[in-house]
Amino acid sequence: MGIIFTKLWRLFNHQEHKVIIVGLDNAGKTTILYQFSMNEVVHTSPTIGSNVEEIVVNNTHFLMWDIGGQESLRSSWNTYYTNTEFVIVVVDSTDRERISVTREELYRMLAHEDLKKAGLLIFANKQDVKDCMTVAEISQSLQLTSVKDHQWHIQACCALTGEGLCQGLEWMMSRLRVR
Ligand SMILES: Nc1nc2c(ncn2[C@@H]2O[C@H](COP(=O)(O)OP(=O)(O)OP(=O)(O)O)[C@@H](O)[C@H]2O)c(=O)[nH]1
Ligand SMILES: [Mg+2]
Repeated sequence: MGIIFTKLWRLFNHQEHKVIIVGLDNAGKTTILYQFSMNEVVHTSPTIGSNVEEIVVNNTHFLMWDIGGQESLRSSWNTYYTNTEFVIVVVDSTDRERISVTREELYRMLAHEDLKKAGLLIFANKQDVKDCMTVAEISQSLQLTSVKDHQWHIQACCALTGEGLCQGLEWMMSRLRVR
């Protein structure tokens, strides 16, 4: 009985949770992915297609897909949606001009059948840059309080230093625990 329990426990704990990282080009998605997987800042170039890494936190396995955000690539984001448990939307907090574009992409995504049950984590990235948008400004621009059918959380961060990234992961872990 004990052995079966242990095996089941391991199986359960090694279940992989699929995460997609989306957002406009230059938001910092790839930088965040490699902060998660290598704990360092890598030199990036615009992502064409996607990068994928397995991130293990306290025995919880996340398979994270970082998807290119250029305009021509956004129409294929939906090919990654199947079985996604969390959507991480990365916002460049310095990019006031395009926050409305992020909002449109966000609501298009949330309406997709395959993401009906997905949790939503928004990273307000590049908080190290002076005069960037605050979490409150971004929440308001994205009208997050009107998101009722998905669990969501917004987290300030700086991918260059890693500040705020762990808190985002902790929120995802907390959502898994209440299931
Ligand atoms: N100042 C600052 N720069 C950042 C931060 N995060 C990322 N960057 C820079 O922003 C630029 C774009 O970062 P990427 O991670 O390549 O952006 P991306 O979202 O993957 O872009 P695409 O692949 O084109 O969709 C790079 O020059 C990063 O070094 C941050 O927190 N602060
Ligand atoms: Mg990229």
